Amino acid sequence: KKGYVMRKCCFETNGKRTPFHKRSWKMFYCTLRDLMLYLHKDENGFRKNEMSDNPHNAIRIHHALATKATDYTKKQYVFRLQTADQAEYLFQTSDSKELQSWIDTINFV
Ligand code: I3P
Repeated sequence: KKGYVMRKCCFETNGKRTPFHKRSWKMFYCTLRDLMLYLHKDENGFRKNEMSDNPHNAIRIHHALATKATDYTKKQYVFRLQTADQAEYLFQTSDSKELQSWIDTINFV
């Protein structure tokens, strides 16, 4: 699965709250492959297989859990991703169908 999403970092891999200057929403071209969620700047970066060295842009999905972020009311179509190593992210998708599709894809790979 691939597509554009907005992503916000909430907790780091040690379970510590992400510091203020790293908590803003950012757009990424997101692809799911081999139990990894890769976040590229755009489709071009995906084609060239360009990766930044930011560990938040290659997220391990194994033993991760995606759930609708019903408690997050500032934006629509948002899901929460909790990873096995205690990191937590919010992802905003484009509509309710995309929201369910990302959640199911992540949880049932
Ligand atoms: C963050 C940015 C985020 C906001 C976050 C801020 O500041 O405004 O949009 O999250 O609030 O820290 P900055 O741009 O300086 O990184 P929300 O959109 O969810 O409010 P937070 O610290 O309450 O997560």
